Order: sequence, then C-alpha cells, then structure tokens
Amino acid sequence: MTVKQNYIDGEWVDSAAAPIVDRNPSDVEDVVGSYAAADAAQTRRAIEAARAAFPAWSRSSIQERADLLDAVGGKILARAQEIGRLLAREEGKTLKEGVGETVRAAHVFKFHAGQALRIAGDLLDSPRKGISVLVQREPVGVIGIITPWNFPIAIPAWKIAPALAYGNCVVFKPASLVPGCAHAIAELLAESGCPRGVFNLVVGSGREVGDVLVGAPEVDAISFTGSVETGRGLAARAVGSMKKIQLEMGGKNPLIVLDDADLDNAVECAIQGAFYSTGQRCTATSRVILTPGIYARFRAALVEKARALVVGDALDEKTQIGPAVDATQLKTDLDYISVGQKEGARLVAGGDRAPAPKNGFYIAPTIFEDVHNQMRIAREEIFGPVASILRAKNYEEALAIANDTPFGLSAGICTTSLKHADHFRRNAQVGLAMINAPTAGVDYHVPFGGVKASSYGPREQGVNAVEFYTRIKTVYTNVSIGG
Ligand code: UN1
Repeated sequence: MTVKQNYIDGEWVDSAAAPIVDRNPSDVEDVVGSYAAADAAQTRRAIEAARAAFPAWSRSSIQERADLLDAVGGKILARAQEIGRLLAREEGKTLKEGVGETVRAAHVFKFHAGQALRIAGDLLDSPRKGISVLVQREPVGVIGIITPWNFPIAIPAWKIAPALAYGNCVVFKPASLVPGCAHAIAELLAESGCPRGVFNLVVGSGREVGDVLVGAPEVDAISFTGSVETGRGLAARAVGSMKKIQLEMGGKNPLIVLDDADLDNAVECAIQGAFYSTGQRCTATSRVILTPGIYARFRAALVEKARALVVGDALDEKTQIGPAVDATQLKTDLDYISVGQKEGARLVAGGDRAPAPKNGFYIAPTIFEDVHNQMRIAREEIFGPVASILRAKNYEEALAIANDTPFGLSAGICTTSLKHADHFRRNAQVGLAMINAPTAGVDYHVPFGGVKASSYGPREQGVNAVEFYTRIKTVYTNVSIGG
C-alpha cells in the first residue's frame, strides 16, 4: 500500500518514521490507508514555509482568497459521497452522518469565501480636531490548527477556511486517527492553486508535532479542539510565546424535559443528542433531567427507542449508531459504565458491547437512571453513547442541576412554556442554548463555543471567526496636514 505524504511548502513529502496506519473502527481488518508521520524537524520546516509565505499571502487580493475557498468548497460538495464514505470508514460515524458532515464542511468553505470579501474596519472621528481614526483588521500570521478525530472534516474546515480567508498561513495537525479526511483537504487545497507554504499538513502525534507547534515562537496563534486536559496544558505553554489561543474542549450537556414538553420531540432530542455519532461529540447530551409529571412516560419511551437503535457497521445503510472510534475509547466507555454501576446508578438500557457482524468497537446505547449529579458519570465527559437520567422536583431545580457542572458548552430544554423557555435562554450557563432541539448539531454561519471549562478565547465559526483570525490596528491620521 502506498504511503500518503504530508504537504509541506507546496510539496508532498515522505517521512523516515513508521507510517500511521488508519484502520476502520467498524472492522479492524479493513485498513483505510497508511500516512507518513511527520517528525519535529518536518514540523519546523512547515512552520518556516508558512512564515515565508505569509508576507505575500497576507497582502493577496481578497478575490484570490475567496476564489480559493470557493473552489475547495465546490470540490468537497462535488465529492461529498466519496469523502463522506471515507469519513465514515475512518471515524465510524454512519454514512449519512459522514456525508452530512462533508456537506457542512463544503458550506463552511463557501461561507468563508464570502467573508474574505467583506473584511471591514471602522472609521471614526476623533475628539481631537483634525484627526480621524481607522480601526482596521489584519491577519494574525501563522496559525497552528490542531483538530480532534470526532469531526474529521467539519472542524478542520471551520478553522482552516477562516484562517485563510483573513490572510493567515496554516500549519495543520489533524488527529492521527483520521488522517484520511485531512489528506483530502490538503489535496483539494493543493489542486485548487493554494500558493506554496500557505497551507501545510503535518500528520503526527501531539508529543512530536503538536509540541513543536505550541512551542514555536514563529507560530502566532493556535486553534485547538480536543480534551480539557490537553487544552489546559497547551494554553499554559502557548502563553510562553504570547500566542493567541482558541480552545474548544469538553461538555457535559444537559437536556431538561419539563412536564409540558411535546413527548415525541423530547425523546427524539434525547436520542439524537445522546447517541448519534456514537455520543462522540462535545455537544452530546449526557444528562437528561426530568420533572415528575413526565418522568415515567419519557423514561419508558426513551428506553424503548434506545434499545431499538441499530448498532452496526458505519457503512451499512441500516446502521443508526456506528462503533466507538477505537479500542481506547471503547474501554473508556465501558469503564465509565462500571463506574456508574459502582456509584449506585441503575442501568436501564445497554451497558455492554453490542453484538455486531464484524470485528469493530461496537457498544450498545446505554442509559442509567437514579443518577445523582455528583456522581462521576454525571460530572466527567465520557465521549460515548452513555446518557444519565436525573430527577428534578421542578423547573427551578432542573436548571440548578443543569448549571451545576464544570462545563458550559450546550444545554437544551423541552417545554411548551414560553415562560420557562425564556427563563432558560437567559439563565443557562452555556454558549449554546437549545429550545425543543437537541444539544448537538449546529449551524455553520453562527458562533460556536461555550463557557466555563468548555471553551477559551474568541468564538469559532460564522461572522465571529474574524475575532480570532485577525488582529486590530488603530490608525490615527492627522487630516489637516498637506494640501
Ligand atoms: C455539532 O454538534 O454539530 O467536537 C458540532 C465537537 C464540537 C463540534 C460539535 N466541537 O463535538
């Protein structure tokens, strides 16, 4: 099998290190591909190439940048079935989700193609006579982009596209579990005429590639999505070289279901939020908080639906829930299930590996009840298809439980009460509040991010991406000078 290369300074490059073997989590016998593992020296070369490309790219015409991003978006869209299939094969989300994510990535590129054309500043008068003030936006420089495995194309897209739109150069380190989609992005950028050095791909470990990126003084900013632990360590180090940082980390997202909720919709929100994408989303619903009047009905319907979900090969059209991404994540999920049982929570669905036709990391959608919010399964992010049901006396107590968490990414409420929906909108301590909608699944044209331990730095996505990918210069001009 040929080893797919990294992309550094406009060249596809090999590596002396043992390649990274990309395996299908639905069927470990299926090798998706082999990818060259970049080392520290290659990462430094990529950073140098990005540095060298920056002066010209930062002054490139906005039309050139818009055309590049639009071309990439168009090509992703044209190849959405094929790339979506690759995504499902290497990550394990279903084909439908894989294609959906790919289409989302295409839209992200097209959105930021448009944004490149409207980089605005502000022109103000000065309190001093004869002075005018211009507040302008400029590119930041070289951006290190570090992405997780759970959205192998959408997350890279929503970091790379705005970085390039605003005139920055990129060194991209994807998660080693999903090099296929990262490689596809690099190929599309290369074939769409991205100038050399402007975009570089370095597939490799956090210890080697990530470490160089975070430590290098020539990298001006790091955008990271991943675990809280890695994010905290990264931030502490990045500050040493005064980097701009943007971190998207975990969640422990609650869904409140009140007595007056539309039952079918509420159950659907919980199923989608907790189990789709195998629960491997930082926006996944992991705590379902119920008030007494709906408890029994909701619980029965949720358990029935969860048990009926078809777990299987991600590429099988009938599959609703694909496997865990790898053996490590599967073990984490199973370990948390035994932690929950030891803590006294009651298992009402799943709880073990799911029977499956192939040798993959299959796990059954799992529901605990009698969960107390102080239990570890209610406080720590599991990142698997494991949901907990918690009881609350009323809306007020449900909201208090929802907010009692170190995280603050997404929170949902299912209710037909305008009063409670409105109170929740104002008082949920999160960056994403969902009303009669699942906690996961977000749009590409609006800001994304959370509060507390979930996020750090400016928001990602939509118009707000400009905050992170540009810096501001305030220009004072004495307009009274000259003729
Ligand atoms: C979504 O719910 O559609 O890593 C997006 C994650 C998030 C993205 C979630 N950064 O799960």
